[in-house]
Amino acid sequence: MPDANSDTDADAATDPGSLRTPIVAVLGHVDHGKTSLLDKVRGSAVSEGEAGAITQHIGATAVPLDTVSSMAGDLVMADDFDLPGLLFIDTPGHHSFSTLRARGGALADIAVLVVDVNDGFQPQTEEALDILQRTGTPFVVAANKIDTTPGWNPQADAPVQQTYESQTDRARERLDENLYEIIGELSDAGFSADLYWRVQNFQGNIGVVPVSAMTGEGIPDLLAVLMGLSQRYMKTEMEVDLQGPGKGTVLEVKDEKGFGATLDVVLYDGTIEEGDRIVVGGVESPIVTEVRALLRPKALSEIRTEAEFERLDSVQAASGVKVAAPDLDDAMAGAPVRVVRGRHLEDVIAAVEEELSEIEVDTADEGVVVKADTLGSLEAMANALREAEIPILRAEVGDVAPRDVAVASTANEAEHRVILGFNVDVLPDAEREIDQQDVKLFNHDVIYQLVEDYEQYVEERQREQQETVLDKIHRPARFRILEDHTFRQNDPAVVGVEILSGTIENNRRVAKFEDGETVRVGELSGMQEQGEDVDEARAGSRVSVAIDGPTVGRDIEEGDELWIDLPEKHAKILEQELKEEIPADEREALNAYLEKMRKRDPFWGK
Ligand SMILES: Nc1nc2c(ncn2[C@@H]2O[C@H](COP(=O)(O)OP(=O)(O)OP(=O)(O)O)[C@@H](O)[C@H]2O)c(=O)[nH]1
Ligand SMILES: [Mg+2]
Repeated sequence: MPDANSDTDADAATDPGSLRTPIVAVLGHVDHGKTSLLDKVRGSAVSEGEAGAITQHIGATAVPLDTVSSMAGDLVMADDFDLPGLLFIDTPGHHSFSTLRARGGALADIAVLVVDVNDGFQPQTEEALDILQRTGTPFVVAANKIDTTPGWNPQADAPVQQTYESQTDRARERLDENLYEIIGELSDAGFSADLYWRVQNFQGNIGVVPVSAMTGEGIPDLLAVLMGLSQRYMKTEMEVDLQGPGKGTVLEVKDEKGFGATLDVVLYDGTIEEGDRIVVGGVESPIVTEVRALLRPKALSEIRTEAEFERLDSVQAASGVKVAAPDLDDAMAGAPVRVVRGRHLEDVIAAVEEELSEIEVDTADEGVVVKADTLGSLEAMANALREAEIPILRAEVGDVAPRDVAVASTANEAEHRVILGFNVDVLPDAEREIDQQDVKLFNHDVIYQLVEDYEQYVEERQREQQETVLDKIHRPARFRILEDHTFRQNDPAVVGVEILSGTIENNRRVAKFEDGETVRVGELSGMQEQGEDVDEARAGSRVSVAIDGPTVGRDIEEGDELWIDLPEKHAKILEQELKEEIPADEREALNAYLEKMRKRDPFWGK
């Protein structure tokens, strides 16, 4: 091990050999215990006298192999491993941080999904599973808070088997119930899972490790499983040139007093040194700049000193580090960072551009415009929209600008004249354009809310459209002339009718069927229900109607069955698009009418 107090990278990531530290993302629902789990790992390391070896990185915690081994006891023998340790990235569980979770998941070699044994699966547990499935990241489930099992007899820092044996049957049963619930939920989500000691093949099966971040029970097992998984399945991926030019991902862009805009970077390959020329993905184009300082938070014991950070000359993968450099204002979270050292600048810029283009989103010829604050959130948005089958015309990082409004306004369909903004501002010019161009803007800092708002908007629009279509369309009706109800024979004929099914409306043409042929009778020119003029009448009512055209006794008779004469196009729309919207009796009238028409022409209204 290197000297922990040396000026250079003072953590586990250096050697042995040239294998880098696997990056472990810790994901899970809010309050399920992700941070506590890492605190426990850090805390135990302190009590094991390994404080100097644990480094608090930017957004990450490095645990060297020796420390893993001493915490895991018999479960991890340092000699069996040649990976240098584990680098944990904590992520927040709050629903609005889907970006950080997506980025952590994408960056990680392997992940821990933390699930509260009492709470089971929750929305962000599912979301994390989606991310892991999509990125193909292997993971284990830490079933946390086993110490809250009623009647639990805690065995501080003990391996699972040992603490399990110290419990009463009743406590063990209760825990088992909760664990099987979680295994069931994993299986519902499409993952075959079991308690980790029963898992033979970790490639096809998810291991569940019961733990307590409070008492440290099961932590040895969790570390052992993570080490074992990494060693077994990740070793070749960990063989990188640690001396080579560094490669990393921007986790966040943050303003830091005295430094201006800085990058919180997770370095997954090579080294980065003070003075290195680097290329970073920017909003408009790649940024070329020079590292002014590499910073890392001071150890907890030193935090009271004036400077919050300590400076490093050089950092080796895998590490979390803050990079201070000029011109970083336009850098994007989620973007790649590459050290140029010894390569042609153009090649490195091209590599960064290519990596950025891979993140770019599949777009369609018709669709909505998407703007997001970071690449990671753009990706997450694109995935959410793909799942909801909402097409995207253009997707970009940045605030909503007039250009976006112009693009959105060209959409053919109104439901695509829409901008979906995730965590972005709207430039004042754009605001004005939105009003003028009849473009709709949705802006939210929760992805699923944004998708939901949009879906609701589309639904409402469709309903309104159907209503206006329904307004214009002629409705079907079957009605009958009542006996002894001829009030006038012609010009117009006025008769009493009973509506058998459907809706009759004024000014509609009337037809009847004779020997299977439709015969035009005339046109409704007035209706009265109980002495009052009405425009329409529904099934079941009796009304008197004036019909222009026929003469009672010659063209129509009392007792005749009459129909509203439906235009073919209307019949087609009614049958194909509005069948669910119209009342059952109207549907009945429509079906009967179609049946009669199709006796003569089977393709009528199709
Ligand atoms: N009894 C018990 N309490 C726990 C355990 N792990 C975490 N807690 C408690 O659960 C609460 C939430 O823990 P955190 O570690 O902050 O949870 P988190 O997953 O990091 O939460 P977010 O970062 O907000 O998503 C705290 O009050 C912890 O003390 C455990 O194993 N046992
Ligand atoms: Mg936390």
